[in-house]
Order: sequence, then C-alpha cells, then structure tokens
Amino acid sequence: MSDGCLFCDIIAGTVPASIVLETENVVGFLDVRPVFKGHTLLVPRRHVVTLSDLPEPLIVPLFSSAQRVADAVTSGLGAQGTFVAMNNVVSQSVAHLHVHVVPRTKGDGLRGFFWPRTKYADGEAEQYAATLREALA
Ligand code: DGP
Repeated sequence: MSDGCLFCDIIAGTVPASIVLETENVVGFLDVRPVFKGHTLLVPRRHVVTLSDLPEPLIVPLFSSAQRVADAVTSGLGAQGTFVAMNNVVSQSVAHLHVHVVPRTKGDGLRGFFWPRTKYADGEAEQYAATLREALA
C-alpha cells in the first residue's frame, strides 16, 4: 500500500472501480477510459511501479490473471482476440504496475498502437543481439 497511489486505493476499496477479478495477489478492474468496453487492468496488490520491480513469486499470479481475463473477454464478451500490454515509466500514467487487457475484433478500427518501424544497418542486428545477450548473462 502506497499513500496517494490511485490503484492502491482501488485495491483497498476506498476509490470505487468495477472489479472484474480478485485473487490473493491480484486485482482486476475495468479501465475508466476503455479503448474498448471490457478493457481491464490487472494490478498486483503489492505496490510496485514497473515490471522490473515485480518480485518473481508475483509474476505467475499476475500474468495468469491476465491470461484468465483475456480468455474471459473472448468467451464472455465475444471479442475475437486481445491486445495485452504494459507501459513502464514512459507513457505510464499511474505509477503502480498494471497490465492492460484490451478486447480486439477484426475491423475494430484501432489505430492507436501504431509503432513506426525502423531497419537495421548491415551487421547492426547482430551487435544489438550480442549486447542484449551480454546484458542477460
Ligand atoms: P497507462 O497509461 O498505461 O499508465 O494506463 C493507466 C490507465 O489507468 C489508463 O488507461 C486509464 C486508467 N485510469 C486512470 N485513472 C483511473 C481511475 O480512477 N479508475 C480506473 N478504473 N482507471 C483509471
């Protein structure tokens, strides 16, 4: 619990939200400004800010809840698929880790997740891969 954290207040029940799922470690509630109706946020009860801060024992509880909600928006709401995403620091408007589960259907017109693409110069991809392998070692 972190003072002044909106999502901690939702978890505590002091700020109202449309609750979708509650488990020992995770709460899911509807995003107040949904991309599409049923857009759900999954948050760990424990106040952590980014994915890097999430303790390992909470990874499976959080992402299995996201998986369950993704299944529920297709089976329950009739969505064809989902977009599952998380902002970390950049574009993160609430400093409490949250996974977005957005219902998707072909032709739904979603254009907001347009990412400009770039290209690797010759040999550059292998340099990036090597740097990442080193960072992971
Ligand atoms: P992000 O921009 O990735 O940090 O997503 C934060 C989301 O939180 C955003 O889609 C809107 C949602 N949100 C902001 N304030 C509230 C609130 O008071 N209640 C609920 N249910 N959702 C909120």
